[in-house]
Amino acid sequence: MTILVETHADYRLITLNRPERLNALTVEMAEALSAALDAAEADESCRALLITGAGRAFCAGQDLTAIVGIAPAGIGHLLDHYNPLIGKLRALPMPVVCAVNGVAAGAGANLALACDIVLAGEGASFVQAFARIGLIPDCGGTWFLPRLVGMARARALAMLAEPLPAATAAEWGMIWRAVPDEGLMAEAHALAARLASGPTAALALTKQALDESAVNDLDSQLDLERELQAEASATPDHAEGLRAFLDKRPAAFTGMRS
Ligand code: T3D
Repeated sequence: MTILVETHADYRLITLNRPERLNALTVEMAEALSAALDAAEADESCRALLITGAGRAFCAGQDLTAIVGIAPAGIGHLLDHYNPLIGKLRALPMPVVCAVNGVAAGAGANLALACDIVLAGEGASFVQAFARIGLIPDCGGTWFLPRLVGMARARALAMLAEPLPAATAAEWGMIWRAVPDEGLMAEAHALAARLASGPTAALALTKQALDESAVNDLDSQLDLERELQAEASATPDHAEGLRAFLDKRPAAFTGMRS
């Protein structure tokens, strides 16, 4: 199986599972991932997702053995499978944590950057490997990179295709944190569990607001915040959060939309 899905109390762990190819992406794997995202969304008890890779790498990007000799039009066709996956990940109405357990290259790096909170082991690195094979960063790379690290660093990362160590990625604000390799999965599980006990609807609306801020001017964003806040304030979790504050106890969020 190209991916493994493990169900935990309130969240799911998805493991990219082609370790012999450093979890390089294939269309089959993208379709499996996409189906796993749909299944997570359809399951009301699933309130967060954790994504990682099997073996020593997170994901080496497109499986290059699968594209040798295919016509340029064929390469565009691959993105017909990958682009919807990136869009789905961004729009998923729950937090997505990525545990980058080793190298994340090409589309693999950008798959990680599409997640909401990225943790990486200190031995991991991020490589926009595309220029090495005469391609441009895809799977959202040209959108994520300048927003996360600024244009100067984005240009150098994309054009030089040099590996960026996890610690530098964290220092630059490209990811949330770099942690010791041996503690990565424990910390990632704890984070996923914590997010899964949060106000899921409000977190989903937060994702939406942050992504739309990339194209909105301030007035439009203020309008959007008013609209989304109205939705958040109508959720049972908002009422529970207020009650818990007044009662001086931790909130017991259910994640219910209404
Ligand atoms: O085409 C399109 O438009 C579709 C979308 C494309 C988006 C992309 O992702 S393009 C970028 C594709 N990815 C790459 O260019 C990265 C290629 N891999 C590497 O540069 C290196 O493998 C790594 C830096 C990721 C890791 O290096 P290292 O030294 O730790 O491992 P390795 O020895 O190079 O790789 C181990 C094995 O995995 C090896 O196989 P072998 O010799 O043991 O049988 C290697 O060939 C295989 N492997 C690594 N990456 C890929 C791969 N096999 C297929 N596709 C890969 N991407």
